Amino acid sequence: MSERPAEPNESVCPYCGVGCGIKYDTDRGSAVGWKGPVNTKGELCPKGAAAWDVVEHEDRLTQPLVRVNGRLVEATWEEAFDIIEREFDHIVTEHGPDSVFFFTSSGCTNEENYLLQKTARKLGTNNIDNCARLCHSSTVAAMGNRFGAGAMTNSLEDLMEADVFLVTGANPAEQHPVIFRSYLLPALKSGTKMIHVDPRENATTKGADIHLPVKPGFDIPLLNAMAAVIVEEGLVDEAFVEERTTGFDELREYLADIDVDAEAARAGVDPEDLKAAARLYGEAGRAAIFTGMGMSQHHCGTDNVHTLINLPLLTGNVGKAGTGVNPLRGQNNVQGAGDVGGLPNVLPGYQDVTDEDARAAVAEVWGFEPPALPGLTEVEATHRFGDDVRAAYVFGENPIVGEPNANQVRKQFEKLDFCVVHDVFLTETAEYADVILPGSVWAEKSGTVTNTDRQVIRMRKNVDPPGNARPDLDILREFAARVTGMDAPETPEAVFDELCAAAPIYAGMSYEGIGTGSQRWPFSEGAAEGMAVLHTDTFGTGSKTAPLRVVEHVDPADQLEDGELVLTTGRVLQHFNTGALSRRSGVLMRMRGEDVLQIHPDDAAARGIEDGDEVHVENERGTVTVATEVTPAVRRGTVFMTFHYADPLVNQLTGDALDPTSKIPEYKHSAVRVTVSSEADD
Ligand SMILES: Nc1nc2c(c(=O)[nH]1)N[C@H]1C(S)=C(S)[C@@H](COP(=O)(O)OP(=O)(O)OC[C@H]3O[C@@H](n4cnc5c(=O)[nH]c(N)nc54)[C@H](O)[C@@H]3O)O[C@H]1N2
Ligand SMILES: Nc1nc2c(c(=O)[nH]1)N[C@H]1C(S)=C(S)[C@@H](COP(=O)(O)OP(=O)(O)OC[C@H]3O[C@@H](n4cnc5c(=O)[nH]c(N)nc54)[C@H](O)[C@@H]3O)O[C@H]1N2
Ligand code: SF4
Ligand SMILES: [Mo]
Repeated sequence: MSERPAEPNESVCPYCGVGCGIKYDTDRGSAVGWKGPVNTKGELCPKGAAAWDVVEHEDRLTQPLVRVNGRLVEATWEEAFDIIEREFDHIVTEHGPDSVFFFTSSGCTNEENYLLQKTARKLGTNNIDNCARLCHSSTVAAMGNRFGAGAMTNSLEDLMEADVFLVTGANPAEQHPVIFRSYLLPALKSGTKMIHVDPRENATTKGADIHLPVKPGFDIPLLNAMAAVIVEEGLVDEAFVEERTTGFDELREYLADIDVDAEAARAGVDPEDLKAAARLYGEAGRAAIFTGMGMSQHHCGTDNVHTLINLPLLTGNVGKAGTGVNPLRGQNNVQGAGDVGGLPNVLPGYQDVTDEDARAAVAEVWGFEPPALPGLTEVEATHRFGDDVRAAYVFGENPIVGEPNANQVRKQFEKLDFCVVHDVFLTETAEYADVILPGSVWAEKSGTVTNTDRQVIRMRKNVDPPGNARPDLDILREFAARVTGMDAPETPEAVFDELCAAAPIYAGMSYEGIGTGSQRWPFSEGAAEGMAVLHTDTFGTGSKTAPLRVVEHVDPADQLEDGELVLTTGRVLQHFNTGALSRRSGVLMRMRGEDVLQIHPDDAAARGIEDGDEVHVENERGTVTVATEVTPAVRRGTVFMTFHYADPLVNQLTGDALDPTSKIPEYKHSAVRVTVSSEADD
């Protein structure tokens, strides 16, 4: 890569939703931390420290590419946009605006996401979604419904005041490392207790006082049993229930019929451990919940979170410091991508597209009214490629690796009439593109991202994009002009100002106000820096009360047949999502090379598998071949792989049964057969 002079400027890590401040360091020639609003001592995890590797990587896209006779060839920006303009015009004229689908990016800025969703809506469609759909959409649906806001109820700072952490379906020691080390660990060291609900023992479990190794897909029986113990043993906060909830009598009646031992057995955990966990949570002065993908990524993900929400409502653990329900969000801007309207059902600031007043308010700012019909969600749209969906604009997402039932996803992408991929590397998804637009990474652009505890933080440019690559916002601006004639504001700051006018929760924020700190939403309602603890006097719904709810167990979509195991998937510290960025870092690859299948010693022995053996993992959707790690860390009957690699591509095995409310797929429970791969098959 040619020399590009760089200078240090405060930006934000391109990886997870913690939102650590990073910048270029002239002496080291790599990224270092600065004292940001979250990593207040400038601390970073290995991914943040390796973030410069992707800036300088020799595989970066530096020139637009267009497909000619099946092959990708270099083109000028003019040529690439001429093709895009022609094809969009043709497809929209022929099939209408709803024949186009936009993937917006949880790894890109608020300004970029805001502009792309506005462009989609100007074109006349709400078909825009981002991989928040695959992530916490079920959490957002349940919390939105019960509390009126699908975001962390508390701030990282005040959560350190908790007496007990209930961490379920999340592994913050690896997935949110700076939160774990700088917020959770100091609290644990000064006496906070931790319950960890996870089918595997992992780095988070090491800090736990109680580990409940739940059977994947059986969180509802576990949580109902915990609620039953809380009610039965008089641990309910009666004053809170009276004042701030509805539906207690019905829930109490339902829980009274629950056989706690039987439900613990159904969930695959020791009943005494479960009771101890319920007591620890129920007796705490302040108990805080952290929730992750183990809860959200099921075809009953919304119901899982509904069951979880009963616990803080029964015990008065919401609306004050050190409590609440706290989804640890995924990418550096997955919170913001939703906040600014990169979703098919809501406008900027979570205003419903079906709400006439909300559309009118946005029209005041935009000069046109957005369409009223909710659009398609991400996996729904992919399923319809080649049918009513004919074209896609894929901005900063890699669905060929990340979406479930990957063999089917490939077939669907092949059916598109026209596909634009706007990325920084030639990803597996880019292989299906007709036009590829070379964008910019974190260090090459300016804008804002919103982290997991609702803090809007600024990114500043450190270096120019390589070759003919362009800042993402410039590309999106030209795209908007070419396909809709829209004249978007020129600078990130001007786009942000427009966003703050369109999204009530961001009203009053400014670049100047954020500076090298942050502003937190909901901004207009709170103190100078925004409101840290939500739902203090009334819930986000506007009501003083939130409903308690009876939730029944839902069986996983895949039923197990004899000899089959449950495959659950997830993450490790050193890699990130589809690996598009992390696999390109030499440092991170040296820390963790190829993927492995974690399998319990008993399950391995029953199949004649020894540690390190290569195995086939298969079901009716696909087969992958992978080496094993035989370990008691994973529960009997369950195996675990990451999805950080395009090969082996684990999502060939995961199913696309969707949660009826949030449309999240069931990444955390697939039935598979595991067999030793003998030399004879090769
Ligand atoms: N290092 C690293 N950090 C990341 C990412 C990354 O790829 N790598 N990705 C980012 C993104 S996009 C996201 S969304 C977050 C996700 O962060 P997490 O939610 O922590 O991610 P996962 O590892 O997918 O799932 C968490 C845990 O759920 C457990 N689990 C599996 N099945 C079940 C179940 O049925 N019930 C319960 N209770 N637990 C279960 C798994 O064993 C796993 O340890 O991380 C973000 N941070
Ligand atoms: N089996 C299984 N599958 C899963 C999950 C699971 O737990 N198990 N988790 C799901 C979840 S929670 C998520 S969030 C998804 C993640 O799925 P994706 O969002 O598809 O994963 P990423 O690897 O984060 O992809 C980001 C893309 O954006 C590009 N990119 C990064 N930064 C920039 C930038 O600044 N500009 C531009 N233009 N492009 C950029 C990268 O090159 C990459 O192609 O995967 C889902 N898939
Ligand atoms: S904790 Fe997350 S935001 Fe912080 S350095 Fe690591 S990956 Fe980046
Ligand atoms: Mo995610």
